[in-house]
Amino acid sequence: MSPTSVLPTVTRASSEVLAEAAKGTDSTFQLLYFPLHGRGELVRNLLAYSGAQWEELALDWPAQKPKTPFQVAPVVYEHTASGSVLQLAESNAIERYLARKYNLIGSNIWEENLINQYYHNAEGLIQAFALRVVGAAPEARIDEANRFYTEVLSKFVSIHEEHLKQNGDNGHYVGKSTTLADLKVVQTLDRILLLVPKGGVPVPVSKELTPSLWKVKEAVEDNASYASWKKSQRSQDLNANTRARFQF
Ligand SMILES: N[C@@H](CCC(=O)N[C@@H](CS)C(=O)NCC(=O)O)C(=O)O
Repeated sequence: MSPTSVLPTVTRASSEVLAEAAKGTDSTFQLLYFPLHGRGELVRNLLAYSGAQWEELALDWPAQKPKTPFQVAPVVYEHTASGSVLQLAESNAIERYLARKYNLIGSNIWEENLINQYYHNAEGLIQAFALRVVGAAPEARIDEANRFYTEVLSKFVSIHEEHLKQNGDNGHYVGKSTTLADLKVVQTLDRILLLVPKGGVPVPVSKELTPSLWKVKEAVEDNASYASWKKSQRSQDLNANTRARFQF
């Protein structure tokens, strides 16, 4: 069945509905977002990594926009087993909700703090990349990318390699399992590796140059349902669309 563009009718988030959503990992999800990585990709990755059942709603943005909570996407609709529908908005809030639901936010307040720390540090990197490289005029892009790699990215990776070593170089930022921090950093580096201008210097991120970060990437990619999502035609199309949209 092809996906619908009709947004589901949302249920009031009563305590009964929330209690069901909080305990159940058997909800299914619909994501409303554009056919790009953007602010939708980490949501997709979290759903895939968690093995959740999810689909993307077909896009009819002019009709859908006024019905979303803030008139922007992404929006996620969670369908609980008993048929209630919760509406989730704001990418960061959606990511944290899914991370908590699927036990990817640490086992105590300190671990959650560390995860948030790494999350926001990676967010700073992707914002800098968007501003300096993606946003550069086409004729200045190679120079801007080279400057970004040497001035910003090299520093980021060397600091993060050190943090990862302090956690035992076990392929995880916090504790011994994958968390939102790992997924966020992997998604950030994947975006930078996807959008490499032709003719620039090599990106200073690889198995050889950044072995501890690479272990985090491999640990995430080792998850069968995440790996199968990344191999899917939809995921390949999103890569191609993202490159084309920003003329890489
Ligand atoms: N703070 C919001 C920002 C969402 C946002 O700006 N979404 C853009 C796409 S990345 C959008 O919906 N643009 C279409 C529009 O404004 O009509 C979030 O992180 O979810």
